[in-house]
Amino acid sequence: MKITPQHIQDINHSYLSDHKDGFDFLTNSLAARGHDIPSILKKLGDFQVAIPSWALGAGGTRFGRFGFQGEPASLEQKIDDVGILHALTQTAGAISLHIPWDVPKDYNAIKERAAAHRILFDAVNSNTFQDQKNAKGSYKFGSLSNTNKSVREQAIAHNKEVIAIGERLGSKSLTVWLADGANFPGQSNFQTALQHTQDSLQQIYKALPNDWKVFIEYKPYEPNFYSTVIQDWGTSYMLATACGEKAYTLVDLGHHLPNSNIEQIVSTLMLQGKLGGFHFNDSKYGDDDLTVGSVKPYALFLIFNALVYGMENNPQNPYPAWMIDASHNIKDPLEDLIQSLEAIQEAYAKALLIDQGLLRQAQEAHDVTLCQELLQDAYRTDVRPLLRQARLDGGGSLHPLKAYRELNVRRQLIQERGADSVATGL
Ligand SMILES: [Mn+2]
Repeated sequence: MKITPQHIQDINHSYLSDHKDGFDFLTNSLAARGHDIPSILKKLGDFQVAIPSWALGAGGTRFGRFGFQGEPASLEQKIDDVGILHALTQTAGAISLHIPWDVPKDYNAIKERAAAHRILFDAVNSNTFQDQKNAKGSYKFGSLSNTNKSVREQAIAHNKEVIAIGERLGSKSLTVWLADGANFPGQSNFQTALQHTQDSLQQIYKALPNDWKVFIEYKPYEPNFYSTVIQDWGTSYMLATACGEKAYTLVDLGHHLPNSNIEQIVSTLMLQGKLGGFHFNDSKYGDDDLTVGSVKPYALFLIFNALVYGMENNPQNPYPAWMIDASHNIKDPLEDLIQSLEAIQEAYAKALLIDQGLLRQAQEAHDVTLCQELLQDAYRTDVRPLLRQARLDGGGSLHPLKAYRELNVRRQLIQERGADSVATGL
């Protein structure tokens, strides 16, 4: 199914007058305080978040998986689903593929399909956390860090193959996330594992085209529960630095121990010019991969404050690659992703409202109360009319979730794909 501009216009029609009242009220008050509304709308319109191919179907836990009907069963259908999200939200202009789950059969057909939805190919993701069919070596005891050289070589070769596939699609980056680590004390020599990982990453780096980047993701635990080889941002930063200027750290919000100050990590990496990629999700305890903004929206806003500051003040840092890395266990994945995209845009818009000049003055005057007021004044502003206007300007929906339901998207997908269609994913 494809959502047409006419579908969207028809549904927007009934909400237009309400929207106009809300938008005028908000923007009059913001403009009176010196905010540049067209510039904010442009930034919101330009902010595009990649959707990972594995988030379009039901996720699951190690206890089980409850499927959704009408899941995308092929790469073509995954691209169509991102097309639906992008048509409604105008925020999901890219897809992030996972190899080997998404190896195209017909590259031209896949590229044409993505172009028809105005979808770009974002970072390609390698997979050395599962054994592949007919593979000689096993990743049970690690991939790039494995003590067995032939397993490391197999994992390096896989990453090179992922780069080659990405090149044919027009991707410009590779994301490496390793499950490598140890489940028990004494199982692994930390120094040897790290050294092997660095050597392996350097070999992958050599295969990286000049206009590509490699993002090194970190995670403190899971699936290994005693240690992870790339456990934190410092380890990732060190490995990226050892590889070279095209290597960057990737921050995934769920890949931190509870109460980590992620906004400070973001600030440090951007100051060093090493924040390359960013994965959005939310969590209560660990890598819960819940809907963005569903549990800790204020923390997300504070992270966006650091991101906005970095984007405006750190020319040494490239524009980060944004992606949602979530898992949908009980909600319709497309509805969940619409909610995540809204939460991301909302936090971004609020961060754009922080008066950075006044904040700097208050910081220098040690006026702690005013510092907090300036942040919370922005946070407490209902920015949703700005988001709606940005979507409207791009041809999107004023209310993506309502439109998704009014258009009976899931029912149509079930009719097209069948009730028992299953997506590959996490
Ligand atoms: Mn991630």
